[in-house]
Amino acid sequence: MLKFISGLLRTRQQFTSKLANLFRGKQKLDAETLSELETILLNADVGFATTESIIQYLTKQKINPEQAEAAIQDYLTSLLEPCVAPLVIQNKPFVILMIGINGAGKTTTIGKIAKQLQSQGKSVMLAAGDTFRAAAIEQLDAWGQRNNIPVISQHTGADSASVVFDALQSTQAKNIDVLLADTAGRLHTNDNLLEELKKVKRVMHKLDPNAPHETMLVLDASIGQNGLQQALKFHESLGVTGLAITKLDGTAKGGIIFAIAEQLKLPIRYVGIGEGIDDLIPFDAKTFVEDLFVKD
Ligand SMILES: Nc1nc2c(ncn2[C@@H]2O[C@H](COP(=O)(O)OP(=O)(O)OP(=O)(O)O)[C@@H](O)[C@H]2O)c(=O)[nH]1
Ligand SMILES: [Mg+2]
Repeated sequence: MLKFISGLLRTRQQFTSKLANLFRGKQKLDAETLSELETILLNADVGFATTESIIQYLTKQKINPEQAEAAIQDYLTSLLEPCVAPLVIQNKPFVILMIGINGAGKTTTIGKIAKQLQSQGKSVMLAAGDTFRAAAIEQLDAWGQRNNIPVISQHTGADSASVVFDALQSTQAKNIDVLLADTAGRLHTNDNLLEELKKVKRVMHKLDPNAPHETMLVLDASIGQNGLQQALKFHESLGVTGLAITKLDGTAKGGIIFAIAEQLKLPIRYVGIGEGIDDLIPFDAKTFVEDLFVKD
């Protein structure tokens, strides 16, 4: 199993290392210790509801300070476990639609997933469905050329649904295994843009009633609690089937993943821990939490 260790350094420094220090030498979990625990959890962006549930668990089970760190580790693992469901490529072509707000990491994550699939022997095609920015099309085109992955694109300002339709047609005609469709950064407040994404899904249905097989929402781990509301909007409008949580390396508030798990209850497919092509790890709860508690 791949490790998250280096990518979680900042969250470890601000979160799990502080937990270890908090319990060291204490006789019992008194009110002051619990209050400090609450602060650490909230500062790590674990969120209010999840923080309260952890504290309740510790007090109900009459956990002593010596056992507290391990008990929290177990509890956090159990929170993430329902979200473990690696992406399985079943249909051919298997269509993945990437959605998420500006800068979340959609295009980068597409590149990383494409590379992983390619190394597993799968043929891949990309659709440059972000037609808003000229740079976005060029970014994907250039990346595809470097990595020998075909990219279907049109001019800036073209209809995103039309690009994706062409790409799916081409994927089917060429008997390619996986199509990854990029889209523009979308804000949930911009109804036009959400409507456009719905249209992308509708046109896909014309060619394959089951496409997209995965609607993957890309979430930047530094979004904070407000970002969860945005994610829920995406889910309501578009029926998200999986998550990629990016930039866990860039934040000390990686505790957000527990809030994401509790509130969205969606499969976490991948975790992004860097800008490099290999910095994307298929999600596993036990390894993730173990690595979060590694002593540096
Ligand atoms: N540190 C770090 N940076 C990341 C990660 N994933 C993406 N990035 C960076 O985040 C920035 C935005 O990534 P993009 O992939 O362009 O984001 P996008 O969602 O396609 O953005 P728009 O096309 O503007 O909607 C880039 O500088 C990426 O290198 C990650 O896991 N860790
Ligand atoms: Mg992009």
